[in-house]
Amino acid sequence: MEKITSELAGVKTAAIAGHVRPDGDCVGSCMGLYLYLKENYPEIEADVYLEEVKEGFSFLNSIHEVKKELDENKIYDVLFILDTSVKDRVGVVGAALDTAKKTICVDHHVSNKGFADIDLIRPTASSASELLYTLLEEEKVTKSCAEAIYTGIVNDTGVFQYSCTTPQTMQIAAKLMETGINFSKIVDQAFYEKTYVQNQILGRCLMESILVLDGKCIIGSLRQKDMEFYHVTPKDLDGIVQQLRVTKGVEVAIFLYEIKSQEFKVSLRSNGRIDVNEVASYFGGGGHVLAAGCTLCGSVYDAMNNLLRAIEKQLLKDAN
Ligand SMILES: [Mn+2]
Repeated sequence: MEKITSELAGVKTAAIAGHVRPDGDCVGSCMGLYLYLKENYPEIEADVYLEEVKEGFSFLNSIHEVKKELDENKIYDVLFILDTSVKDRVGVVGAALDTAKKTICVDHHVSNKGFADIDLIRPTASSASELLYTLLEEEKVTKSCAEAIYTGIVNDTGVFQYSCTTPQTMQIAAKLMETGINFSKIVDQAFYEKTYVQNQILGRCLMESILVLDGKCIIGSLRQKDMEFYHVTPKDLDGIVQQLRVTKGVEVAIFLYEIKSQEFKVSLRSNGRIDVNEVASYFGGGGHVLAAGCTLCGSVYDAMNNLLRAIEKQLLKDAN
């Protein structure tokens, strides 16, 4: 399949969905494809499904049309799953995976082994949004579609800074710019802007972070009671691990927060020496070489110790 168009023949109904706790790339790619279909294929009845979308993306066109619950009686001709590496992470439309006549997965996670009828997995793409763009017909990408795709790319590349950014990423960004998008506003709203409490919780986490493994690893953690104190939810914690990562001398940053008593969601970021996908995969998670995540049970100290052991093993292997 070269372009998505070739899969649209005869399609009357289409569903678009991403992963649980949608991030900017997930929202951007889903909305990008939704707007593309809506604006170019009015004969197709398209639905976009996403869990709660963070406030920063409210500027995206048609975002209020996002559905949160699957209409289980509806059998879709095609279901697009974007930015999602495993079946288990398919959010609200999980059930439609079995009922849709055709499923197409568009993803860039190296850990994705494929779970759809058609799997378009390209780990060299910076983002699912970038990969999606290559599957669209350029002249059909309108300004509002471009805004969504740009939002996705900006988020997964850390505003064109992470190593996943390639010349192709920049070429696509340039083409998106040509549609007249307000790229400054997108970068601010979709990436840098924080609410007051988001800044407060970031500050708290940095203040209490600890340096271990000879200063090569930094750990930040939040307990449920901290989150309750600041009235924050998991979506307010985006960006904390990136801030930890830029600490001078650090090879790997760990950020964990308690999702329920004695259960922690872990985000890992590497500056190059450590393959955090390997670490996360060992604990049943996954992601990319430089950015990955997993979930761990036990006390916060158990979680830290287990992670540090896996990281230290790599550091030692690396030193020999
Ligand atoms: Mn992504």
